[in-house]
Amino acid sequence: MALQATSLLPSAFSIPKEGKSGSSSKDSTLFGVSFSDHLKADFNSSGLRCKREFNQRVGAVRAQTVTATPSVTRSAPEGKKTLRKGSVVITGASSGLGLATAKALAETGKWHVIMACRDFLKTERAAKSAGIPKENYTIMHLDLASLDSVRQFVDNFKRSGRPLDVLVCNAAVYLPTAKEPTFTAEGFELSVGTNHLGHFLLSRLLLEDLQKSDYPSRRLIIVGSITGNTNTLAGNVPPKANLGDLRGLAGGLNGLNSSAMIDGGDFDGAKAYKDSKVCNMLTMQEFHRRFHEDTGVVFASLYPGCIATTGLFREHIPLFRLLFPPFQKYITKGYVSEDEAGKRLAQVVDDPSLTKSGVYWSWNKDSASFENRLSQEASDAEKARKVWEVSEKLVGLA
Ligand code: LMG
Ligand code: NDP
Ligand code: PMR
Repeated sequence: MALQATSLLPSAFSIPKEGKSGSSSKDSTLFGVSFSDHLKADFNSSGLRCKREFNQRVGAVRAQTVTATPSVTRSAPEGKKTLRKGSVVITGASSGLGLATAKALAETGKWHVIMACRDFLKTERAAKSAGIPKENYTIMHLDLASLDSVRQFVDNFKRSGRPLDVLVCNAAVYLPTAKEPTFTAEGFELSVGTNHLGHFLLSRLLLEDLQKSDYPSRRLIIVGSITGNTNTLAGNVPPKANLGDLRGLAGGLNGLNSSAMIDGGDFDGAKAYKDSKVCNMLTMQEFHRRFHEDTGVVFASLYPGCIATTGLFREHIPLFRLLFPPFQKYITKGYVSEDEAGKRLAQVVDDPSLTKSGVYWSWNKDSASFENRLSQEASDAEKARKVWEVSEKLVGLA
């Protein structure tokens, strides 16, 4: 039983293998269990402007490479030049974690954030009301529920002339109350289609841009979650993530000649979301295995904490939306504000100490980062390879 309790600890409370700093012990308890724990779309005119800015910046970088300080993220000592602004694409930056991360990065003045979003006006309003300095962001249209849109975004981005230093795959949908599946433009179940397949194609197509970047630390970050990890208590709240033998995914998740669920079972929106997060975490590791050594790109995933107030829960019943934040704040103590979560993800983007690749980051109660363990399924290399290969076929890369 003791063993069981330990294995069910939320991942944020697992034993750290390596940390940024500080302790990782958590002193909260739950039921006697101690938990350590602008479419501006960058069209031609702005594209030209970008090119110009970029060329100027590249010049600055070249000039600096001789005398460069090793870190781009620390402010340079007086009199020394700093590196050019980093260029980071964040999907789903119109609300929640993505918006908070965009704000945290833009406010440093060291990053230009490309907010890759499906709703331009909403994003513009969000950026304005969050007070993100105008010169530090650009909005580009991206609808992850359409592979055409993903390809269009990639074309637009490449034409903008901007470098790509960090890509953050953050957007997601969660459809816990749906009785029937809904589908992406290509007919994939919407949660896995958006959260996993859209991001899979996006990151595959943008990998070459990350490789080309001359920025000192180039990163691909895919947001994961505790609820996809069955080695935690949160991951054991039904329905549990389980990809099975991938028969539904292999069949195209279309709900016609195949199941809409990865494992081939009956549709369950909450499970589809959790399965999609498992795919996100497996994809990050497969990227790491295939490309880290050759490209030097850092691949990472994270659980930012339970941001119980975001738009992710918009489809949930009102009672849930009412009770979930106090439940997480006062009972599980897993709650984290959007601002705090945004700082955590921003850290994974630009902290010079978080350069280890293939890692799933979490934070303890003092907000110190540590390298966390994934569940058995979410760290299964063979499954990761299969998810990769099947996904390649579905998105037309193989
Ligand atoms: C399901 O519904 C859907 O049916 C399913 O399809 C899928 O979508 C799934 O995972 C997604 O959700 C969710 C449903 C059942 O829950 C709700 O809609 C209600 C909200 C539940 C959130 C927890 C609320 C707890 C109340 C806290 C009160 C806050 C007070 C704060 C005050 C602070 C004081 C200082 O959700 C379930 O998973 C079933 C849960 C059933 C609870 C049974 C308890 C089991 C024991 C585990 C411990 C839980 C701790 C709860 C503490 C409650 C305290 C009152
Ligand atoms: P939000 O709903 O606030 O943000 C999700 C974002 O994804 C929105 O910007 C949304 O755009 C965007 N999005 C949804 N569908 C698409 C699409 N088809 N194309 C482009 N963008 C899309 O949720 P969170 O901020 O909570 O979620 C962000 C990430 O954090 C997700 O990956 C989630 O899994 C993860 N996460 C969240 C946790 C939490 O407790 N909230 C815990 C652990 C992980 P729009 O505004 O147009 O709807
Ligand atoms: Mg969960 C003990 C810690 C803990 C943590 C850190 C989370 C995170 N949750 C915990 C516990 C519990 N949750 C318990 C004991 C219950 C039963 C009452 C519970 C229930 C619950 C529900 C119904 N929790 C949920 C839901 C959702 O609908 C959310 C979900 O699963 O979305 C897929 C959710 C979440 N709990 C979390 C986190 C981070 C979520 C948000 C989902 C995510 O992004 O992964």
